[in-house]
Amino acid sequence: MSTKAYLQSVMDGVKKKDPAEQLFHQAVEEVLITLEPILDAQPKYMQNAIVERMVEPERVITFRVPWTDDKGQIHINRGYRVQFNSAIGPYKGGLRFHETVALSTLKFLGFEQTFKNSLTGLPMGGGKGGSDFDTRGKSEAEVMRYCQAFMTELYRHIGENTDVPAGDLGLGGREIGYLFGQYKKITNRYVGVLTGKGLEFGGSLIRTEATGYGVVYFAEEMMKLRGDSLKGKTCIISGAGNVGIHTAEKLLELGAKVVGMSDYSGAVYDEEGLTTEKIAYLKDLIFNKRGLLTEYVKKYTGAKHLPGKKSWSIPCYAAFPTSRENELDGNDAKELLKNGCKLVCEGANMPCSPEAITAFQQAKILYAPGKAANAGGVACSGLEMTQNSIRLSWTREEVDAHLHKIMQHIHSSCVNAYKEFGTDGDYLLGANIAGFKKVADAMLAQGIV
Ligand code: 2IT
Repeated sequence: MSTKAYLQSVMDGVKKKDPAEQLFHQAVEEVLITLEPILDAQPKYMQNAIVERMVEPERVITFRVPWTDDKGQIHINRGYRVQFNSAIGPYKGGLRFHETVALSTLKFLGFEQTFKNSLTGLPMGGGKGGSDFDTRGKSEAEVMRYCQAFMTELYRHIGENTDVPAGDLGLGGREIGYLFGQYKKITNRYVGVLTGKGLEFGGSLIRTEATGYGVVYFAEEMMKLRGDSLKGKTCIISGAGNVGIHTAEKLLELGAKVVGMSDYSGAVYDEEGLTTEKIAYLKDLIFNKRGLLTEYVKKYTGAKHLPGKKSWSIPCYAAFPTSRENELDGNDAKELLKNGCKLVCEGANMPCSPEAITAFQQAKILYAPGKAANAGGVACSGLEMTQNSIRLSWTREEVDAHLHKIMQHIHSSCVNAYKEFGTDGDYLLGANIAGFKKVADAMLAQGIV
């Protein structure tokens, strides 16, 4: 069987086993289409069924989460933890709280996480979890009770050397605090079993900023390799959450001009560009007041609000999707390209659809997949685990220096892999192959387990 036919048969097998899991299929396909050259070069991977093993999670846990709202009404939600791959370290990856969360979502994220964590160079396996629960519209007490109910089952499956969850969409520092409190209460152990903790109880400086900062460090490396920089370049961002805002902040620091952001109210086009003052305002609006971008245009009247729109119609040199999966489709890609976009760097997980990626590749613009470009978040989680283990807290400067180095290392791993196995500038192939190799070699060394 040719390698191509073999990869197709693995893909067919995945679809046949779980026909409804489309997001998972998409994530697997995005990796498999790039693996042919390394499988040809190293027959041992096919002979040992490494790819078949990698697409099957080691363990999937689903559980009932019963809780009571403020009126005394009982609700039942579903909790999950997908322990995808532990070849190179304990399972590591976030928890997503969102009404759309289903097993397919978490399998796609856990699969991606395995490659991403491998790329960081830190000893972390891949996992993901969460629940079909939305904190929006819930009271503070309801959110706390939900987190406690969720942890009352999850605690038996995790541990500082087994599986270390963190936050993801809909689950931030507030929820991590409640989850940590409940874990400690049940187990009577004070350990680094979660990351993204508050600074008072074992959290790391820079963890909040890390994903966004890392995305920009990665984009800057892509520019640097081509004798250029982000300085003076016009940029747009989708999303205005933790990743989006810190992407904007770091872009500004490097001298780029950020003219667009978005949230679920629509997009904001601020032609004059964000300033440090505007970012401080946005942080307060979004993190403290949980407000929307509609407020921004009331304060900064030079900016336009584009209701219900995403950022992709705003002309730019570089685009940073930081919101969620498939937020940038084939048509959006065409619009970006038409307006002269030259670089797309993913801050979210799988935000570009397969059609969008193909369009970027055909136009030969720079495209960085999330598993490489947004790995700064989980990398900083790894640094939080290190600090917890040695019972020390590093300074901002120390953590930021580590983060910057890790992003440079990920970038050069991608470049080395595309030079050896692909074509110049193919960061998707580079990230997939570099991430794959470390996990595959560890699996080979550990035998059929
Ligand atoms: O998608 C991601 O990399 C995360 N949500 C962060 C995971 C982590 O363990 O910090």
